Amino acid sequence: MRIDIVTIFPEFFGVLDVSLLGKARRDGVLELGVHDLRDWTHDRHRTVDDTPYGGGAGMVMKPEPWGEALDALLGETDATDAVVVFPSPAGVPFTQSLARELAAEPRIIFACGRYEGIDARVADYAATRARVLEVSLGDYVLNGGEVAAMAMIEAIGRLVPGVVGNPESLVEESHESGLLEHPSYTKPQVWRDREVPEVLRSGNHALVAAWRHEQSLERTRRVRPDLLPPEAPAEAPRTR
Ligand code: 6GU
Repeated sequence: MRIDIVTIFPEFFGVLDVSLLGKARRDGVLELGVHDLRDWTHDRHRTVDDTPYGGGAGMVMKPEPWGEALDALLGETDATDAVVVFPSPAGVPFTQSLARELAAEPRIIFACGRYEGIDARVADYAATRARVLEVSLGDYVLNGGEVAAMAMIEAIGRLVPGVVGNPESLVEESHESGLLEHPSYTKPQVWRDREVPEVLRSGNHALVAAWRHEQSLERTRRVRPDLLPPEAPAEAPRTR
């Protein structure tokens, strides 16, 4: 998979050199290109923003550098072979299932906006050259798309075959089953008066699995009831 990032802060993405994704990059499993949007400006001040039509606070990113950046990165790419992601608090929610879909793409371009966003014609134009997704991390506001893109790249990247050493470890995680993950323990058996649950030391795999499932359910009910399917009615609806 190849991922390109367009940003006015390429230095944000230095962290992609470390940890699992850094290794995947060095191993050639993941190709990552970070590009400075200002490289596609032509004025002395390398201007990327301007005042909004219609008035209001803040600045809007100008369309011209974005158009040139997308043309340069997409080149002769077939429109069906690339996805352009615009991180935005106004986008569709980023979920594990969207991460899984994106992990199967050959090419993703992250267009990181700052200020009050990017001139709306850019996403419209991008949609003539690629699939376009505006994606949000959640219901809060960040200063720009960079940190959001990084989170998405980590979530997507680790699902690309060969990035995570043991694919088994991807299966039993929060959100993969639709439930939150059960608690985990390691040695020592007693730490600061707290004992590891007995069942985990029983050696009975079926009991362990049942306990973990119950813990997942309990935790999900307590902190994320919205993840559970709607409760079955206590009684079958009466018919007349
Ligand atoms: Cl994707 N971008 C920005 N700027 N803010 C956000 C976000 C994205 N997701 C949540 N807040």
